Amino acid sequence: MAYQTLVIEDANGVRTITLNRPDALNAFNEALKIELADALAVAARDASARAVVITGAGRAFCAGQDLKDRAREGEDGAGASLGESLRARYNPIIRRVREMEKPVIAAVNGVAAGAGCSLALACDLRIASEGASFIQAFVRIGLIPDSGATFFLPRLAGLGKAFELAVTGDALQAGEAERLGVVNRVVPTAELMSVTMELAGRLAQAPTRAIGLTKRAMNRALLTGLEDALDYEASLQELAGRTHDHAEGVQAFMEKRAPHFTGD
Ligand code: T3D
Repeated sequence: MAYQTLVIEDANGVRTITLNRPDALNAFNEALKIELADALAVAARDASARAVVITGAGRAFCAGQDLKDRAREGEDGAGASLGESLRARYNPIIRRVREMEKPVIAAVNGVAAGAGCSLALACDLRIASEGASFIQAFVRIGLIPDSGATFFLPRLAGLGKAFELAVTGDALQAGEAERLGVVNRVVPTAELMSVTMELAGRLAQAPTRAIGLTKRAMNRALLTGLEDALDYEASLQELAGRTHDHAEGVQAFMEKRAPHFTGD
């Protein structure tokens, strides 16, 4: 598949996948979702890719679902089924990250919001630049955390902090994320890719099979409920996506104003 929204690079056994819609902060439009799922499947199959890095072009890692697409669909009167969107597009991406028996590192170069945050949380390791932040942006538009966020965030940050981040939508800055154990390391922005590539290169030269089996064992030890969680998120997001508050949240984002939520 020829990619329009990704840049793929290979060096020393490391496959780097760069989300490449910088003008939209690498938000997930339809093409990006399809292409990322494909690129992950290809990386999983390709024996020459022994470690995978996911990062974003420009100043953001990924701003989650493209809300301009959602607003357009709303105007057309064909509001999307968010449950279907998660089952068909987002959940397969998260599943592929977890099932790939090689290390996947998120090089978080800026803001990671909504499903962009979920993607980073699903990776095996997170290296963040000093200016990076993690935002459970869902609540800002009347939605619930999805794409595995209800599963990974409590496991990484603890239930209390995860709930706070999910219901406030406040940004978790890189330094605090490191203190909580949500990211493995924070580095100066200029050093993000060199530090990430050094680690990824080291892992790519390590015994890939043993690392893959370690990932499989840890998935089994701690992540066995992932499939249920992804499916349950999709069911609940279908409900949240039909609320007036969600429509208002998307409208407010488009109009660059604060939303007025009514609870309906
Ligand atoms: O729908 C389904 O299928 C269900 C699945 C949902 C999964 C989700 O991800 S839901 C959550 C969706 N994402 C968000 O709600 C985040 C929206 N973005 C923001 O809140 C802010 O942009 C950020 C906090 C991420 C960054 O803020 P800031 O001030 O640094 O940048 P900005 O000025 O808001 O954005 C810069 C541009 O990127 C701007 O475009 P413009 O005005 O210059 O033409 C902005 O509209 C665009 N942009 C940012 N995020 C998105 C986006 N465009 C489309 N979709 C976005 N998500």
